[in-house]
Amino acid sequence: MPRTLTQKELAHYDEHGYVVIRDAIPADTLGASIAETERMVAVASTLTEAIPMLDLDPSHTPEKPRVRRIKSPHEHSEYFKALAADPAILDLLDPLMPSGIRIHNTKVNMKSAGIGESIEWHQDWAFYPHTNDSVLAVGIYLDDCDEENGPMMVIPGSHKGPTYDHHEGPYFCGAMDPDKSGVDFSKAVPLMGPAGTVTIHHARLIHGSAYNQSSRSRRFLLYAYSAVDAWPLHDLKGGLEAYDSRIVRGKPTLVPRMKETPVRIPLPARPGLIKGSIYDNQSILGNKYFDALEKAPEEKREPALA
Ligand SMILES: O=C(O)CCC(=O)C(=O)O
Repeated sequence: MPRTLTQKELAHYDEHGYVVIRDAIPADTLGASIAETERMVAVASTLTEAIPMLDLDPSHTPEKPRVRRIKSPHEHSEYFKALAADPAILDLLDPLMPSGIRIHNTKVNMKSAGIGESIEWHQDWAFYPHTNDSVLAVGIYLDDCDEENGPMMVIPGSHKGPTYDHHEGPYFCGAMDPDKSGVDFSKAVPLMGPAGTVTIHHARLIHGSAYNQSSRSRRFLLYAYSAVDAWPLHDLKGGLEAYDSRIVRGKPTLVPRMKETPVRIPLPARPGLIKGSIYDNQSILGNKYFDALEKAPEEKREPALA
């Protein structure tokens, strides 16, 4: 049965900016999500270049397919569109977004065995500031996730702090310089659990993840939502009709709720940027935190479909 967040979970989210839930996703939903993910990435073995649905690792070939991300799965799959509106997810969010819930973006980050790329420290809020910060992301691990296969790590409490610079030179790069930020990354907490574990993190929370150094994949479905009355400051993504078509609970409003929050505008974009690829965006960051960890040697890498 779908459930909402308990008082304890709400208090944890409020204080730390995230919560981890183990009992929200039924086993058949998990199984169907894995099957749909596998169906969608199977096309990669016919591709020599990326398509709007799939972000490919630079080492991808049709013989050794390496998908980094399924982009906007809710736009390419009726299954993932329906899941984005499933009460198993939305009932959890009700107390956090009483004005209504709108999809902001969706993705499946495929951190494949032995190659899955790191994601540098960042705040989602730096990518999409809104008129108020009732903006968050729900993650569902599609594989068991432990310290070895690149769990998402978070800096507890950072959702109450500043919005950091995510630029390299003149361009927005979607990543923080770990030294210039002054953040104590030794405080990072890995969010882990068996397949089906759900994470909810606040858009202002600092988070990132290391390379997958294991022989197991770490696939992570992410649905980012905004409150219906939180209006994006810089990109409506497709005009009012498309914007309102992404409401999954509640009614449209033309009256944004305003809250004073620290914001920065994620512009200008680097010329030639691959749209929807955080990996490409972050590639220009000069001082990478996770580069200190070594990638697995080529011969140990598995095809990224695994
Ligand atoms: O997949 C991860 O570990 C982090 C996901 C994330 O931060 C993102 O895709 O924006």
